[in-house]
Amino acid sequence: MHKLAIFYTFIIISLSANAQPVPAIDENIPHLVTFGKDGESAWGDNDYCQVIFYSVPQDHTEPIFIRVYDPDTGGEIDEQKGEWDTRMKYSIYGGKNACSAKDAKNINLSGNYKSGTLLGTKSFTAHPKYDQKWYTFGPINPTEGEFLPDEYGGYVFKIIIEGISGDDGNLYNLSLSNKPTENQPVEGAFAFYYKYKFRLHDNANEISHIYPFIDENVQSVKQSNFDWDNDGIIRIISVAKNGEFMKISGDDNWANSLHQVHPSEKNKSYDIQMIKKKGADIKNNNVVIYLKNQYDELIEFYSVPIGGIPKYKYSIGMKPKTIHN
Ligand SMILES: [Ca+2]
Ligand SMILES: [Ca+2]
Ligand SMILES: [Ca+2]
Ligand SMILES: [Ca+2]
Repeated sequence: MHKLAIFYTFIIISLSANAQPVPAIDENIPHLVTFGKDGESAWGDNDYCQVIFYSVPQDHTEPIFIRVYDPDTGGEIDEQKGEWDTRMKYSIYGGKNACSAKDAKNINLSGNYKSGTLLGTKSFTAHPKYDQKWYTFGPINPTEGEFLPDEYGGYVFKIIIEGISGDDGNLYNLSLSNKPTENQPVEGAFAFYYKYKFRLHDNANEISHIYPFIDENVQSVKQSNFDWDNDGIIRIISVAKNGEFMKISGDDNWANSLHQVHPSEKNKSYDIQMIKKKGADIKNNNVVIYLKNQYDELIEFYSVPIGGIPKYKYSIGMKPKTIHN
């Protein structure tokens, strides 16, 4: 019942269009990033693959479309290294085990993470036809997703984006839509993800966000981030945390820190804010982040903060504490 109760709250707030694009509007992140498999990790991608899930409400009966902005790796937006020689493959999975298989949520891409039924796939190199344009997968029948009504309120689809050759950086955006030619939100649908790779803004005045959900079983959060290039700070805002710092990585390395969960933070979202370093002029900064709970399980980020964007309450606040290890 606990998860269902969350989703009643969630569906109410996600009626807006904000939940459909990835990166989401509330996240204020310009693009997702995936490099070709021969890319250098120092450019900001540790494993050349990204996995994003979408959930479509069980009462939605019309076909859906999954759309990709700038699916090519070339021309504008993307990050060139030598010649444009990168091939990027996008695959959509549904059916049994697409989401529920243990390996589907494994950050190390081990085992059968391509679980479920392959519903569509296409690969792209550099091509003006797809540069700064949308490519549309579908129509897809919502019931082709994996039916997980208790956990996610409906049918779940998995999108795997892999850099199968080359060394350039692919920047792109995803959106779920009711229409093949424009982004028209599917009411009540939302995206979620466990390990997130993206590009920070070049403008140091922009603040990006991610919104993990802290369920009632989470007692502590261990965050890991990669190749942040010491670009400013990452901090947590919640009902009990007024900007608790997360340890930040440098060039081509990981950093992690452990954060205790206060009882008042359970069944709410964290607002993890990424604030760039002023005056440092760090451009093209690609980064990776994920969170785990005390059981070493990944914590979900949602495209819309469940329960709304949290605000610090002075009556609850704990003394800020960061444990580095
Ligand atoms: Ca290249
Ligand atoms: Ca492009
Ligand atoms: Ca691209
Ligand atoms: Ca970086």
